[in-house]
Amino acid sequence: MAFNYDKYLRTDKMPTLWCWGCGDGVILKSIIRAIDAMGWDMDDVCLVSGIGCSGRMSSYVNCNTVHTTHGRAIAYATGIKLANPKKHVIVVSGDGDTLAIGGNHTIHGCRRNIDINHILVNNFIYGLTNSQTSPTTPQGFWTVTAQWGNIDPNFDAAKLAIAAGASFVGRQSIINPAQLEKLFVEGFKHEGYSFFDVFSNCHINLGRKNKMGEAVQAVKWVDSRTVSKSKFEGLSEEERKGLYPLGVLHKDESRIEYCKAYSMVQEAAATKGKINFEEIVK
Ligand SMILES: Cc1ncc(C[n+]2csc(CCOP(=O)(O)OP(=O)(O)O)c2C)c(N)n1
Repeated sequence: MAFNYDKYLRTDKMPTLWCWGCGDGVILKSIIRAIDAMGWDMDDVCLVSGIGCSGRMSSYVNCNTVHTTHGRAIAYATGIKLANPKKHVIVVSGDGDTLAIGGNHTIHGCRRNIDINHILVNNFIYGLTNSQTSPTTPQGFWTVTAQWGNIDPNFDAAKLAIAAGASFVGRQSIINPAQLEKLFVEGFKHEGYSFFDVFSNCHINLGRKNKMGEAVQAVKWVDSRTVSKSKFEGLSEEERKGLYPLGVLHKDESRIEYCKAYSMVQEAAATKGKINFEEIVK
């Protein structure tokens, strides 16, 4: 039987505002399919987004949604999750939103290991505002804020999330929608901070301005930067340059989830008791 997308979409908001050929549509589809695979009731899901093209995601998914301020999606999501630990919280945020203005919130969300599913829509540029350099824009690329080419080194967002303490970190590309859905399902099942670095294309504000051609060429360019984790592991340091591994990159089930730790604070405060730190310090 054909998948019923309409069940999960605000069909009255269609068509989307995204450019034709944008990877955001693929990510929307994979999120919906992963929610369906989890068997989650849409009343129990809250999708929080920042500002940007990717921030539009919250307009289209028919669950509880909050379209927040630029770089602050994790702060909102943290409050929502702490107040409603049983709800499933998904954050969708761009590379500017997650790594530049919101970088601080990202690292502290990872550090706390709160059960949030953070989907980074990594299109390597500020899309909505027409091509400013983001922390993942490749060096040498033209942007409106680097008109002689970008000299800034890039973040590897997945490495950053691992170093900051996220307990599930994976990467996929919009070229593999089925694998993307699978990665989301695995991360959604994980209790703790799940960070997904999703490589996507912006053929208009990155591609066209860097003379890449049409959407298909931009997608091929995204694909050319990735390899499977197993293949990556077999490459030399030299061969790895400019390549990013796909798959589950990190999973640690030993750490306590933040809402659980916080419930111990509530319990201790209510009973004038003490927190058992042996359950928290791992
Ligand atoms: C506080 C604040 N600063 C700047 C802006 C302008 N602004 C809106 S979206 C955006 C960048 C979006 O880029 P990214 O997060 O990479 O998302 P994309 O549009 O590529 O999905 C900026 C700078 C804003 N809305 N609020």
